[in-house]
Amino acid sequence: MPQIHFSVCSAAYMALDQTVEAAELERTFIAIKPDGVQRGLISEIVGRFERKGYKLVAIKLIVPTKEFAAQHYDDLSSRPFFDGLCDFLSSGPVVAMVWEGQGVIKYGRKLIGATSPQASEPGTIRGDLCVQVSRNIIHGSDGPETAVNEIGLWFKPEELVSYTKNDEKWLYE
Ligand code: IDP
Ligand code: MG
Repeated sequence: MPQIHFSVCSAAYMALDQTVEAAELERTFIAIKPDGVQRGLISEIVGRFERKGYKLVAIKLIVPTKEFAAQHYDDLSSRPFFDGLCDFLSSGPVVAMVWEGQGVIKYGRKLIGATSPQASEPGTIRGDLCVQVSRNIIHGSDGPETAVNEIGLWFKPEELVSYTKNDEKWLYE
C-alpha cells in the first residue's frame, strides 16, 4: 500500500525535512453487508466514518458471488459458520468502500466494535445498530496486510480516487 505524504506550506522557520506525521495516511476496506443495506443503514454507517474525518476514496454497490465471498473470507474457511457466512454475504447488495485517514485501519475497527454485537460497546456501529454475530452489518479490514489484500480483491486500482479534501487542513496539522 502506498504511503501517502503531503507537505505543508512550510513557514521559513520550519525544518526543511519536516514531514507531517499526521498526514501519513493509510487505507482500509470497509463493507456494509446485505443486512446493513436492507436495513437502511448505509447513510448512518457512511456518516460515522465521514464525521470522524476519514476520506472516502472508493465506493460501489455490488452483489458478490458466493465464490467471491469465499475468497474474501478465505481465512475463515475451516470455521463451521463459513458456508452460511458466504451464502449471506452473496445474498444481496453490499456497499464496498475504501476509507483513507491517519490510523483508519485500527480506528475503523474501533468504530465498528467487536465481532459479536453483544460484546460491542454502545457507541460503536455494531453496538448501536445490530444484535447477532451472523448479522453484524459491517466488515472492516483487521490489519495493514489484510487491508491491502481486500482493497485489491474488491477494487481495481483505477477505482480508487486520490483527491484533496477541504477539511484536511483542519484535521491534520
Ligand atoms: P470481524 O468481522 O469482526 O473481523 P471475523 O472473526 O473476521 O470478524 O469473522 C468474519 C464474520 O464472520 C463476522 O463479521 C461475522 O459476520 C461472522 N462470524 C464470526 N463468528 C461467527 C460465529 O460464531 N457465528 C456466525 N457467524 C460468525
Ligand atoms: Mg475479520
